[in-house]
Amino acid sequence: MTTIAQDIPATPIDPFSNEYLLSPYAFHTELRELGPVSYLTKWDSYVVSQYQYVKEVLDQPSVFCSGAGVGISNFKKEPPWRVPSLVLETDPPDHTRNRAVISKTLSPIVLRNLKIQFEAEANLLIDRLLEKRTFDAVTDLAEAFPLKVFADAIGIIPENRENLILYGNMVFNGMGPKNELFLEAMSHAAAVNPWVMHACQRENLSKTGLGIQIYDAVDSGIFTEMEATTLVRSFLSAGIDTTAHAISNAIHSFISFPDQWAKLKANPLLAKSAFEEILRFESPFQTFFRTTTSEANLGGCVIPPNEKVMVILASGNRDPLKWDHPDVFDISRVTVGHLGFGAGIHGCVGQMLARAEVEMLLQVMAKKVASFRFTGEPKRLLHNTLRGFEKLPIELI
Ligand code: OVM
Repeated sequence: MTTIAQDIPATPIDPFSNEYLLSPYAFHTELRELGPVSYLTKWDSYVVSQYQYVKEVLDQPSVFCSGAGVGISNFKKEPPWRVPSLVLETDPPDHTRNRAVISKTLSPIVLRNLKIQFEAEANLLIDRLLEKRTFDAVTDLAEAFPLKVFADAIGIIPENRENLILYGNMVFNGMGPKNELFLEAMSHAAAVNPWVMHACQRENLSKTGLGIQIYDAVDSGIFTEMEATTLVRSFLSAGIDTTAHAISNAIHSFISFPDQWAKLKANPLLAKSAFEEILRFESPFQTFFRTTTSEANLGGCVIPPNEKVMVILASGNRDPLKWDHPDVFDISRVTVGHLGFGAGIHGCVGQMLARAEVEMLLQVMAKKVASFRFTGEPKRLLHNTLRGFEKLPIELI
């Protein structure tokens, strides 16, 4: 079948303006209504926002590659700010081999044991917070939980773990253009980058965590020591801020939709499906980019080779062609096929770990917390890639 080439509409929408970042969903609707592909005049990038075409992009990694970076910058035109990730910013066949090494550390039995630890830590944390009663849910809950349980699972040194938040901020703000948010995040680089690389080295990882297992691939001749360090870095880049913002978004959504909190309290086992709905409804990782390796056709729109394509997962997650009442937060909805973890060969490799963390945390909260309320205005985070909060002052009741 030949598809007739369609004109690609240009749009002045700026997905890195403060207005957009604070309130993206109306812009997503506008972008979806422009068709399968539109062109961001301000940034010289194409953009895909409908569910079907987001999926089509992610399912064709040889046409829409990751090796030229998954931020707005094209690594073929400007050098990246850090050594590229051996999974995120890599294409097959290297990607396949490297991802398998990470995957191997996350076996079902390992996850089952971790889940037991996550539940115990969730109980300790929620007991402490119930005593404290009023606190900032961003730092004291959403960040504190993965900084403890995820970093413990990887086997990271306990000192100065807050650096992981600053590092994640660099990684994800670093996917945007070189705006204020990018520069502010990068201003911590000199202090944070050496700490991260130090924490990822073989001799500084705990003997029982997941991180050190990556070094088995050095011993069996698959990687150099440096490559293993870079792969361990992927755990730390991807695994903290993403989960932290998901937890913040969960708290905010449950306070904003008390009927859904009541539903969860009535059946704490809904924690599992609640997490999926949070990822659909307020995707922490809103967006990333691909780069065309050849001419690419999406629904008749032809994108030239070597162009950046912005892929808005969060928009696919609210596309009315895919979801009934997409703007309604409903923790018992069927969320199969949501794009909160991406899709295709680069779909989140740590998703089962993230699920284990947040499921346990929400379950414990549903059992122990009667209700909660805001004690001040929640403050949205301005961020090039992630959606979450800067401050969420709350009281547990
Ligand atoms: C990595 C990496 C960094 C950020 C995100 C991510 C969502 C991976 O360094 O591999 O996945």
